[in-house]
Amino acid sequence: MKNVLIIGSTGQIGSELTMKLRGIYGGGNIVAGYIRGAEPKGELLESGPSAVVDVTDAAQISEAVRKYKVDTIYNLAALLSAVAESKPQLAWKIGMGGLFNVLEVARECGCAVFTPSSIGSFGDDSPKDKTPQDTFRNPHTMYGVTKVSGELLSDYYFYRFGVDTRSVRFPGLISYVTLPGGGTTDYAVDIYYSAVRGETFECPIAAGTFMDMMYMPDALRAAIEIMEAEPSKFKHRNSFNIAAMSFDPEIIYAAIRKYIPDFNMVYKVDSLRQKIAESWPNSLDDTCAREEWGWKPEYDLDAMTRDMIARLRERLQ
Ligand code: AKB
Repeated sequence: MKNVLIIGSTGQIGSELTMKLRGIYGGGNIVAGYIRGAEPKGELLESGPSAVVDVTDAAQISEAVRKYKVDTIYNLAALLSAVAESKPQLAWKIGMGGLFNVLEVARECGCAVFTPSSIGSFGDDSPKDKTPQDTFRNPHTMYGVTKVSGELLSDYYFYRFGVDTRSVRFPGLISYVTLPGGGTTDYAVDIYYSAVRGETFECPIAAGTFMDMMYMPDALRAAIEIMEAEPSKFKHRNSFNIAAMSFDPEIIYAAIRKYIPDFNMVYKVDSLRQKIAESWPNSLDDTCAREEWGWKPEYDLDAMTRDMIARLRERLQ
């Protein structure tokens, strides 16, 4: 990677990935792509170039790639799972139409492409525990449908045109920087904000519902390491299971109460999010990522909880 375009640079992953890549490759080499209404601000705006790049507009992608001599595209534009259910047509337009535009520009200009997939690409009939890399997948959400289709399309562009496409299936991502918005796993971010603000947390996911989660520093490392990996050991490309921790609401609640003993949580289950969560794996098997490009998480629940509370205290109090 020398010159990188991040599409969706002001979102939950993009805002941190852009800054991390600028720290590694130099600010001038990392272009923050954004849509109108979600402009970069502060450090994100000042530390490097930015360009209007709407993933649904192939000409805008092409113009930015040519202008900045981009060799790698991080395609982070997407609607998360719960919001995608309220706008399925738009979710398809961004998730699949957008991906097609990115892959076409990459084919023409010789770029590598990273497009995140998700635990949401599995469905009700996939094995629930230690879900394998290669298994039956039948998601019934538009989010899941775009993730499975996106993986297939990305592999197609690799096999058919030699476009260097790579991807990981992200678990729920937890961060103190930018809020996710519209996901099924968002509760595992919101709970920390309530705890640090001294508020009672209303949990939208029922006790006993396990999902894979990951602290953002590990997720950023995964997104960078897979693109830097030497591909000769790859048996897979789109997309690798990666995992760090799996918990239900009771377990994260207890982990926070270890540091904030008077924190209180009650349940107010959201039926849409609950249904989606129940269709997802309890935990993923990430052996292939470990073997094929050396993936290894650094944060467990306790290490993440200590850091989240400390960082949010700095930001909110
Ligand atoms: C969501 O909840 O929609 C995302 C995801 C797990 O892909 N965080």
